Amino acid sequence: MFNSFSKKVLWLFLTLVALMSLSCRKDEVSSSAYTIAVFVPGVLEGSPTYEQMDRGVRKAAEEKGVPVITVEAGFNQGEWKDKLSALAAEGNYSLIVSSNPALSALCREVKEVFPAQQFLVLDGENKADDSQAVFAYNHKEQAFLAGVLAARASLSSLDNLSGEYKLGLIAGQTYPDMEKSIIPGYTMGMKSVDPRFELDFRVVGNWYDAAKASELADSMFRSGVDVILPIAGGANQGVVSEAKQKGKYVVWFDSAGTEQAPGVVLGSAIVRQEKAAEEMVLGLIEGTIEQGDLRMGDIISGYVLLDREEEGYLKHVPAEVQEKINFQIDQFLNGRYSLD
Ligand code: RBF
Repeated sequence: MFNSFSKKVLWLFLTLVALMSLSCRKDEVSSSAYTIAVFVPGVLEGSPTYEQMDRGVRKAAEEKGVPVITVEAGFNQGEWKDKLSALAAEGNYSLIVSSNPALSALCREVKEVFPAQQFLVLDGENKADDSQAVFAYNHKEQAFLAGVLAARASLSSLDNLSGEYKLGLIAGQTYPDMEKSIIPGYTMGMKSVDPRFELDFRVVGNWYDAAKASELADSMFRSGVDVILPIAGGANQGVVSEAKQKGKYVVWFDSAGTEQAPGVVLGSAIVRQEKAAEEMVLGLIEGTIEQGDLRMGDIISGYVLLDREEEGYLKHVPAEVQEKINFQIDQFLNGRYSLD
């Protein structure tokens, strides 16, 4: 009798253990079934928006226990579509995440061949598109902030200013967003400070050649440009070193950049891409964000801002410039100022 009772207890115990292990396995399967590939159209190092993307995706993935791989597609843009197709063809990744406005069109094309593949494009084209989830930034506002800071710095009490009302922008390449949003926003920003400001715009021709960017910066600083905004990935370093040598100035884009040369890199007009990446990936895993969803980041929503907490900015940008910038940003935040 005792024997048969303990047999029953043992049987119950074993059944419970078996059930528990089954349900554990089920859990493991459901979290490890979701996998993410980060597709970097270029290289991570030196590209602020790509570094932020990778960090944000990895944060979300860690939170959910989801594996991530990162693939660097390199600088040959002619190869990007084949490499993206190859990744989708593997069929191993629930979600492919990438970043830059050119990727929206590529993901659309690849989705036609692999309709089950999910895509998230950060810093993507600012339009709704069934083939992907998109987070797009208001780069016009972002560049406007950079233009205001560059112009105010160039009229300030900083050393070694030319008084020529010339500001620079060095881009890796030209692309629609550069022409339609960034150049107009930067120009509006500087002219809102004083209409005499003129833009000197140059193009490196790629996103890595720091020596070429340095040559361009040299010629611009010699012609009376006081401040340059580099948007050229790894090539940005050439602009910083040239500004350091000549006692001139740089305004940074996309991520906080003053730390690399305080007093030379004066401030940063940034996007909260790490936060956007984390939120979008969590939403896609949880099913609250779907293919076809478009989110916009701008000054009002807090995804586009001038980083006023950077030590290099607080310490080296003259107080009267900071005050005027604070006033202008308040106007934006109160809805009293808009670029449209
Ligand atoms: N930004 C980088 O920092 N590094 C790059 O390698 C890079 N490659 C780009 C390639 C293309 C085709 C386009 C359209 C943009 C690229 N950008 C790159 C720009 C970047 O994605 C973003 O638009 C700008 O940094 C402005 O936020």
